[in-house]
Amino acid sequence: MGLFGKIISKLTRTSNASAADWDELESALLGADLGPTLASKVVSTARSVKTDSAEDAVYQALLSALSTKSREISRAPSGPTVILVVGVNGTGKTTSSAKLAHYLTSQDEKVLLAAADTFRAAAVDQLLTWGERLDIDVVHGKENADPASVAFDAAQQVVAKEISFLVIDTAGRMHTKNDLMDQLGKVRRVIEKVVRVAEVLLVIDATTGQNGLIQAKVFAESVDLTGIILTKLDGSARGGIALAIESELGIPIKWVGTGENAKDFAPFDPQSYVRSLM
Ligand SMILES: Nc1nc2c(ncn2[C@@H]2O[C@H](COP(=O)(O)OP(=O)(O)O)[C@@H](O)[C@H]2O)c(=O)[nH]1
Ligand SMILES: [Mg+2]
Repeated sequence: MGLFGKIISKLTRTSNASAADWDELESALLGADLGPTLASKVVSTARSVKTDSAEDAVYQALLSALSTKSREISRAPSGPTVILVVGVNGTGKTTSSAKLAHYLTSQDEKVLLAAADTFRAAAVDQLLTWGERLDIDVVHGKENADPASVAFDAAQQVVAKEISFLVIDTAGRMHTKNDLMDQLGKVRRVIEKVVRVAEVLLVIDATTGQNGLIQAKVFAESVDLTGIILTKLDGSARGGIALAIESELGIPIKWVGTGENAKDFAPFDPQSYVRSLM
């Protein structure tokens, strides 16, 4: 992050930025993963903002590219809130499911985790290890169990035990995109025989840059996404992908992951995000 700090500090010093300065800013925005459409939109918005400070204009232009939708967790009006965590393998689904469960328990909520990525034993073990470490129960089946049956079992448990949240980790790698989407659809239908799914959160690895935007588009076409968890913002991520996703798809980023530990997880804050990007 902070890739375009240099041009920003230059703009700060000049109350009247030149065309070349704005071009330089546009290149810097491209370098930060905003993508060409958004980079040019931000520059033209910034140029039209009526303020003496170019820095302030850029800040406002970046902020206005972010979604205005609520970033609060959509809680079920009554009964348990079920959260489905989806995404491509390696993006951080299992880690984020555990972190989210931990975040909720730290707010004094009762939470159950479900290991519905049943294709690899390692994936189930990984969530079980998190569960032990965080002292959160994890519902799981045998290796290769039907993911929908694990999810169904977990849904029945949260209803019966009056647990307020169920966080379900799902598989990311299937033979084809259609298989994956069919399976997610089935998991959802089966859960909804018991309780409504309140959130479908897509996990995006910020270090994958524009590729993350492509993944988000593919998922958004097939699944009703309610929010995004943007992971690995601590790494080499240039971070602008958050803006690209929100401005193009209008899906709010609700959480960010900033490391491998349970505490490295927080609600997405647009203002501090834009400030750190700058
Ligand atoms: N640095 C960093 N690593 C992360 C973050 N989230 C997940 N990881 C790491 O990314 C790798 C893949 O995560 P995992 O949860 O297994 O991904 P999954 O395949 O989508 O379930 C693991 O090594 C995680 O520790 C994050 O926010 N920051
Ligand atoms: Mg996983």
